[in-house]
Amino acid sequence: MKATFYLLTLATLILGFSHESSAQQDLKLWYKQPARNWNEALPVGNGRIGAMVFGRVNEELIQLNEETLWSGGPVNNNPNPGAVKYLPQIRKALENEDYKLAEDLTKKMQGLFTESYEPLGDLLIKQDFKTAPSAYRRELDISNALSLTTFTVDGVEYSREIFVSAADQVMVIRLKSSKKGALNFTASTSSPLVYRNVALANDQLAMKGQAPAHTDPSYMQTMEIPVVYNDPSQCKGMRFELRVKVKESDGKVTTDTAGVHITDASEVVLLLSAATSFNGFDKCPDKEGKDETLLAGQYLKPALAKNFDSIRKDHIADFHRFFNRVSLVLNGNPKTDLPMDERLKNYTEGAKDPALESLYFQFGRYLLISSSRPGGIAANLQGIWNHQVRPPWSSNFTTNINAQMNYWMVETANLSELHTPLLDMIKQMEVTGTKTAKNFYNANGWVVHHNSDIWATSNPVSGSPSWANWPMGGAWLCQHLWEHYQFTGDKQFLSKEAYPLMKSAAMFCLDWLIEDKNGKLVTAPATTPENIFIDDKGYKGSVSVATTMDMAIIWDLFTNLIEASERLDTDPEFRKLLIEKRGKLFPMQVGKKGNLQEWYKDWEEAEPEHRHISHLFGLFPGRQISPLTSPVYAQAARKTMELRGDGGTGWSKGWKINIWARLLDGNHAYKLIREQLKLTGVEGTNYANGGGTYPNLLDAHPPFQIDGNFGGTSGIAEMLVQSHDGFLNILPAIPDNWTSGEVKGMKARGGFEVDVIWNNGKIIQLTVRSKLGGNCRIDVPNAVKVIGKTAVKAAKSANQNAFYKVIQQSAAEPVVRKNRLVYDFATEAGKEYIFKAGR
Ligand code: FUC
Repeated sequence: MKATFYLLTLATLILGFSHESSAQQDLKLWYKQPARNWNEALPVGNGRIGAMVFGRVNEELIQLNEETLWSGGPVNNNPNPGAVKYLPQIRKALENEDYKLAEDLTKKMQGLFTESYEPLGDLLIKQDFKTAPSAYRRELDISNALSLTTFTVDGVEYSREIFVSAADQVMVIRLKSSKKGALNFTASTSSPLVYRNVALANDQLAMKGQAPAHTDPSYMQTMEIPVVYNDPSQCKGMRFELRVKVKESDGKVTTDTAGVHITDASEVVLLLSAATSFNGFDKCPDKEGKDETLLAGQYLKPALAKNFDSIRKDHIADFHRFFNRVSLVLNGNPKTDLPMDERLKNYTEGAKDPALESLYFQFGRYLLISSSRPGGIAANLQGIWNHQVRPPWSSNFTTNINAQMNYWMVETANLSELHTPLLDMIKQMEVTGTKTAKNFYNANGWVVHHNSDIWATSNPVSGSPSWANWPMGGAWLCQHLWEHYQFTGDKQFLSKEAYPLMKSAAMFCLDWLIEDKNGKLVTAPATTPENIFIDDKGYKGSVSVATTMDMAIIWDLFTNLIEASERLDTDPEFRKLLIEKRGKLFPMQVGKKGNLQEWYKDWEEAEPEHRHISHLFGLFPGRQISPLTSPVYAQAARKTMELRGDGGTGWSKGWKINIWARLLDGNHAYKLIREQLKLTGVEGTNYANGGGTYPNLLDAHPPFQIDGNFGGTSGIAEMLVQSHDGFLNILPAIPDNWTSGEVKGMKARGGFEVDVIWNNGKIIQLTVRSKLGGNCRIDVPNAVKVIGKTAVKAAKSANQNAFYKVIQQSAAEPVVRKNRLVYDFATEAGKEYIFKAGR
């Protein structure tokens, strides 16, 4: 009797985690009216092709992108041949504390801007309804990656379902009417780039076009004409082709250059395929480009051979492969009948909506699955969704925070394979970055500054050194190589791919570091993105020595390499060198306000609430600082956060959620989630009082920038489970507002997967699945005991978990906190361990 009860309880608990749980399924953004602007349109994508669906009735607008469509061509790796001669002069000026001279000279070590991510064009579906629609609804179902618009006109029901299939590499649009012959429309294509339409057959239209040879960033104008198509000195711009093909129609179909015309139909399926001539970062996309016409045709073939239902089924199955790994329920995810814009408005005014918070978490995962697929290009500042020829900051890869933030959650939120586009980009950057290191600094290794693009630009761009001359982008990106290994345990990847790239980035750092008069290793010139100091004489500048972020990134890279060389049992000499150099790095300092200093001197900052919190790199995404292993610095970091305040741009707030979670302050992290989710419609750029969320749930810098979404998802992940300090910190930062919850499928370093059910901050049930085996330490808020017939025994002391041991090289024995308990247990690869509250 007792045993049966026990089994039943267990079964219920396990079933309670099921992905089919109804609360988890309510993952729709829906609206009662069409999008009035881009920030109300809904994003769909398959990693490569992206679309914003407006849901308009008479003129449905679907704005299109293809991830490889960028302006420009391969980079000029030596845009400023004289640059290197200024380095000794800058260092001399810095030795003399002449920061103005150092700043002026640093400007002479700059080069070209990156190119821009370009829009592909628009698809317009025009049907002239004479009467106004009723029963209008448009939605995005993020649990199935489907967009649906439905309405009724003159008693006829219309529906338009849209999705972009990764399985079949096409966009699919199914239009239906409840009455025979009621579908009468024209689907036409246009582009803000140079293009022409060609009718390929009576049921197929092609739009052929070309991207600019160069596009200036929106904030700069280096040429009189900012968008250049034909510059004889450059490789011509990338070609592209979009196809619209009628797959099924029960009406009449004709096609001319004005579009595909459908009459007298009741069900039509359109396929869209797109391709560009992009052939790699080092090939001219024109002369050495791929045959985009051939590709656009080929991409159509698999879907043409299948029926609509199986294309749709395969699309959903492919999407679920990633999406269904994680579920999150907060306070039971109470249902609401409100459309998303009204929910956001209520939330902004203070309403509680835990289901919105869990949906926001999942929306970040949805966006990454839709914008970053293996073999493709990394998600840029706007993922893959951009409608402007000169988008904000070129919609490029900004590597002084934004590009990395896009991928903070890729491992924790169980999407590890989607990390590959970023990891592949690092390999390309190593190629260009090696030349930049030589040409600009006569240094070994490779370097990337704060901006990059599909061409793997690595040089410093032109402008204020506070952003342009920061050479730590490559070293920071290397953290992603190490993290990918930490979560997957993939030693092959570590030895063949990650280690050589990390080592070469460290070679640059070793050359870049110089000794100060006290024998400490410093960087010079050094900036801290993108803040300005006020020195003792009142001078406002950005160029100095050994900024905290520089030193923290180098510490991180050296530490990761030291541990990597141990794991691989390789390179002992180099490891020794790194250990020695790491010991001499200029240390972090606590300033007079009790804060963590941003500069090597305790200077005032020109903007005390600056959006960047670069000097907190060591706390997050780094691990040099932790309240559990370095409480003094953690306290200083906390003070810094208090001084910086809770404002900032979208991504800044996203970063702050993560930081407060790492400071184990769930309530403050939650406050920032509420900040992040404030409804905004603000257009244009606003640095100071920015942040917020558009009606379509995309993040507002403003303008739209996707890193805030990804940063928000990462922050919520860090509130649920952390594993930076050599053990699994379960429920480290749960706010009072999340009284109960269930999360399933979170990933932790060491190859562990974690499910937790909690109530009032205490674990009811915890499941740890071990992918790699080895011992595991859990830090939990209440006593738990293992259930089930597993060979687990709780132990008091830390034992030889391979994972645990490695982390311990750099971390002190974790502080055992009041009201927390620590357990160690041995795990076997492939086994799962279930704990319940109790002793
Ligand atoms: C950095 C930030 C800006 C913006 C841009 C893309 O320069 O300081 O706020 O996010 O990147």
